Amino acid sequence: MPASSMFCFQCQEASKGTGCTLTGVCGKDPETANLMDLLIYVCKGIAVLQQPLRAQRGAHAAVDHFILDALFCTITNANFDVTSIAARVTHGLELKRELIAEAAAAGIAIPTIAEVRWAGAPDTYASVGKLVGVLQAVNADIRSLKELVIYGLKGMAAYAEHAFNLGFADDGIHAFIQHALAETTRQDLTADQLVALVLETGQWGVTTMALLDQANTTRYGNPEITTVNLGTRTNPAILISGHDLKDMEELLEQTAGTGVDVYTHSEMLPAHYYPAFKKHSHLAGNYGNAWWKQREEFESFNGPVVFTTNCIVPPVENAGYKDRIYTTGAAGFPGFQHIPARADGKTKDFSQVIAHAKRCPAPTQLETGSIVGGFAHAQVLALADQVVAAVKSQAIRKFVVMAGCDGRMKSRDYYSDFAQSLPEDTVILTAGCAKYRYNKLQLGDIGGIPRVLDAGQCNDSYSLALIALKLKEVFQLDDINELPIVYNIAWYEQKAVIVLLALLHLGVKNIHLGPTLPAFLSPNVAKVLVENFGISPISTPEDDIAAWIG
Ligand code: SF4
Ligand code: SF3
Repeated sequence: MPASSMFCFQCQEASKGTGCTLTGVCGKDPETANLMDLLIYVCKGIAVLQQPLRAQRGAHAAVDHFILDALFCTITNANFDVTSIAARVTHGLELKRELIAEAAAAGIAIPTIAEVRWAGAPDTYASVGKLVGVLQAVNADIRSLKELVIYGLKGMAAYAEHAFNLGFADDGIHAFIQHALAETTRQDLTADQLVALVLETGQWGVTTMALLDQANTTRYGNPEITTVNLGTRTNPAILISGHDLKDMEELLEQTAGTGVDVYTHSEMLPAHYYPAFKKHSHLAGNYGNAWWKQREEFESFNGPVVFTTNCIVPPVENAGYKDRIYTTGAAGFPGFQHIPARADGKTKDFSQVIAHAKRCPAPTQLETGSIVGGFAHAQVLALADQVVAAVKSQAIRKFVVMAGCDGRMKSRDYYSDFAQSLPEDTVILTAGCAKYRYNKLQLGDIGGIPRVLDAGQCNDSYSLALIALKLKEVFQLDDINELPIVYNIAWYEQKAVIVLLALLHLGVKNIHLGPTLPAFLSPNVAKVLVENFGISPISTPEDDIAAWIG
């Protein structure tokens, strides 16, 4: 491959803080990166065609679902399987042909832009993919704003897909995603118009997270305070990672009574907090940490692992666990076995994984003890009197929202040090895999309220926003920013982008974002975020605590 084989700057690990150009720091190879760019390009063409068609005949279920899946599979660490990405491009081109025919039959003029017209053969995918990525937009600010929208849409699509899998959909979300994708093809949009589109993306981010919250709590009950075991039992077991609770439900049901236990990994930990899952006695505990320690943890787990979404770390060549990894949904990796989608209203079939588990020894214990979580909105609001009294008596001086992602870079030690150094009259509100930086520290409690309140997965940041809005109401404040809450958000991938945009839409200001600001923010766009929303980077735990907490 020549000097610059690809260009991607969508995550916090973008090479040199500017972008991956030879291969992804995440392990994504240039061919996969370029095909993902091509897939987004095809989605844009479909979205443009959909605009007049939607206005005329309403939604098109196959298009809605194709776009969700396509955006989702391009998020960081979800899918490294170039064959499955190429198959999605081919499927997208078929859909596009159908829409062109439909538009022609309806007397709609077919737009002449290349996103609509391109219909290359598979042997051209790699070369075309290289030409249609983010560097197509020459102006750095326009590029930055368009990508901010696209990355927000990717996170939104992931959450909408989880809700969809549980039978919850909102046509407004699909319509907005397609509208926003179509807007990014326009050459005439000004920076101000794109800023407005970024903010609207945050608005739909709130709607999407609310929908997923409704889906999760309707299906599985409201999360409640739960003690999760960190040790292991003696049965063979399956480890399930990622965010999809429908997969969790079906795996638990199919493993019941088989003698195979189920452990959660990384972002699946919050499954323990739901009443519908807690009732399964073979849901044995949580194994390991955030995503990036998986190479060691999967080796010692001994049994099969199911990835329902990101974050996959490519295994080293001689990894002993490679043949024990299964992916499903938007996740994929060459050589891993893939569990097919649900067909005709049937459940997914995990029998192959269960049979695999039975051939494996029980997990090797990595740690003992337990952690406590389940502080999503309903549970915290049930404790509202206690929390409000603690704030009024100044037993709690500040809440610190430390939601978001974890990552493997040394700079993330900041978050452990920050949590450890916080004054004892502060409470951490968390969601997402960022929590693994401090959820096993013994930070104690304040009058029975634990100092780390875990609401759940990254999408459950929505819960944290609801809690803040409730506190605003109780304390009769005009502005959410008058609350004694500090926001110290850790980001890594595109779900954190939609969480951030959602918080901005809810009026939250002065968010501290780390460990580094996104590479895709041009200096001017970063300036807009600083001036209008007070977004700022982090420095050292000592200086930040002194400045923010006092
Ligand atoms: Fe680089 Fe992140 Fe893109 Fe991977 S997802 S190629 S690490 S910027
Ligand atoms: Fe973590 Fe990948 Fe973002 Fe859902 S599992 S938060 S990084």
